[in-house]
Amino acid sequence: MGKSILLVLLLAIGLIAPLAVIPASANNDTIVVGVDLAHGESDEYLDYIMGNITFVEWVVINDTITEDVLSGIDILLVGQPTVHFSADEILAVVNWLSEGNKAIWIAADSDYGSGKDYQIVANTLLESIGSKLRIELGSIEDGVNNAQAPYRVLGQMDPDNVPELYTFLLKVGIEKPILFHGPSCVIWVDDTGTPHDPLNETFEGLIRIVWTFDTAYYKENTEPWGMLYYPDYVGVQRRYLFVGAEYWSDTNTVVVASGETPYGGYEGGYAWEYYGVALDGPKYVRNMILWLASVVSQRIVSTTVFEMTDPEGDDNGPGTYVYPTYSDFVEGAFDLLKFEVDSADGVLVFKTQVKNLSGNPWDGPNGFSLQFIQIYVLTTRTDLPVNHTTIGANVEIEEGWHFALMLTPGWDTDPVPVGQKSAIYFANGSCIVQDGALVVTADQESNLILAFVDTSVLPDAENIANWKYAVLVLGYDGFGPSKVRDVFAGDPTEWNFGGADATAVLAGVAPRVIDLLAPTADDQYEMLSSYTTEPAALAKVSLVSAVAPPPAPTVTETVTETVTETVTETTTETVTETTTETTTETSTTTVTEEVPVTDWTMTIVVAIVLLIIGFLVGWFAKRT
Ligand SMILES: [Ca+2]
Ligand SMILES: [Ca+2]
Ligand SMILES: [Ca+2]
Repeated sequence: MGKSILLVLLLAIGLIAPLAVIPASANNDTIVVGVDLAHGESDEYLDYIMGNITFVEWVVINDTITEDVLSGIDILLVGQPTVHFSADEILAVVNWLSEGNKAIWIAADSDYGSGKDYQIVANTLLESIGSKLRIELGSIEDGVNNAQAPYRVLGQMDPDNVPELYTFLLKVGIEKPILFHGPSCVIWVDDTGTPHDPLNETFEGLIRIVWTFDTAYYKENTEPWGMLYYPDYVGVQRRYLFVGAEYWSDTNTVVVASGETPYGGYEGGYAWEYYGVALDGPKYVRNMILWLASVVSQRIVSTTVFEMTDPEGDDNGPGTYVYPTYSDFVEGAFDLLKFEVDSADGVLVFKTQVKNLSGNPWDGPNGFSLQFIQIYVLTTRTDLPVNHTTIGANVEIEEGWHFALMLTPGWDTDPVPVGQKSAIYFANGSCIVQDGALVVTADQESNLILAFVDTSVLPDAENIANWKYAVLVLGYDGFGPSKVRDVFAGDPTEWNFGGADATAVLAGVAPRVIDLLAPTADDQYEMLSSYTTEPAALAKVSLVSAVAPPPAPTVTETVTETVTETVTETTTETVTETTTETTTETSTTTVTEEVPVTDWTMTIVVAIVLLIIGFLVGWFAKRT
């Protein structure tokens, strides 16, 4: 049955109305990003962006924006519009935003040439939707940090830290600058229209994301003159804001404004190289989309590639360890409950959950204080060096590892064990300190220590389903051996674990591992007791690998509707959507998380409708 026939029938029997009240989205639905090309934007780099960022679905908008067009879209990108939005289009955007769980990114240009008009288009849209953000009506140049010309300005990712809004995602893997080609900058206005400088004035909900270097300066090309920086800041070298966001907590909405565009423009922000300057444009755009998608869906958008639970109450090492007695060491602080690895287009998320993260009593910069998580990973590569040692855990990794994550509270500047920062170690001893390829944070509410790693620095990311892990929970101690809280024989002290085997302590082989990822507590106790004292040899820890998938089958859903259909026929979409479901039952733990499952409510409604139609047809047939 064709869509239109069904729609007519539904309309005819007055059953279309109940369909509209069925909730359209849940947290796990795929996030849809709409890209506006209907207001004179260029599509440069759009193929790369849509092809490489696959944790969201993409919809290109080529026609007038209406509420129907926006229906089903979660994030709207408006990259340097050159044509004004009509009043009806603005109303459609306003109504769409008011639904909540939405994000819009409005990008502009410098005031060079016709750019001055694009600035007005962007500001009109920002003002109309109720944003405080504005594009300043001038240009930013930089005589030092540029791609061979002052107007090809380089920017720096340096987001404000708002952990509950996932801002740590913005930094993952970014170490090189980002190109802002012929840009302006972002300022904000208060309710009276007075402009303010985001460098030193903020407002509730403002999130500053990308900045210029401090060698940038403000410049005027054309009237109208700048609202804030003209004339006082013309030629003044300092940091200006390139990308800023405004968060509306009442509707969970994000508005982003940027002085240049991620796609299109003369040269989009996605660029990975320009005039010989290496850039992190692809990671910048990926991270922005990952961040926006995560905020609107209120979870870190990713796919689980490995997960394993650990028994509760086995936070006693080889079975005998006791926590230090100082009051900060609360029950469950070192009890590993779950370890999970998620993936999102080049970003890996390592989630270590303990029973009670116990706050951040000593203000660790990474959001936790007590724990030292060590994750040793053996990939499928056979040509790489393999290391069996650990950093201060006093055990050996039996099969060895290719790289390891050392997750610490994060004081100082140098990587552990010399300094205190978190780091990725490779088997040959080289390491990468945190805040580039590795970002570490904590989610106190969920008792999670989170590590984000950009796969560009890791070997064998394509075979992640077959990686093996050892996950060790230790106590962190800035004064302990290799920054690990030590374990004593006999009673615990205020600051040290107790209950270790005295002979093992004497022989120097007592493991400093409080909990270890293992199927059962006995497996753990056996491994952590496998040391010998004569001759002295460390306990051997074996790796865990992908376990059998949960009972529910892995479902891959292919949505076969085209973009146009999604946009124009949303009312009937759920009824007639054609899907291909592939059921696979393999030993891999790859689980597609963001699968829209069959909506049985809808199926039942449709069945009832068809039943009624059948009766009606039968009844009419009988009468004639
Ligand atoms: Ca101007
Ligand atoms: Ca445990
Ligand atoms: Ca365990």
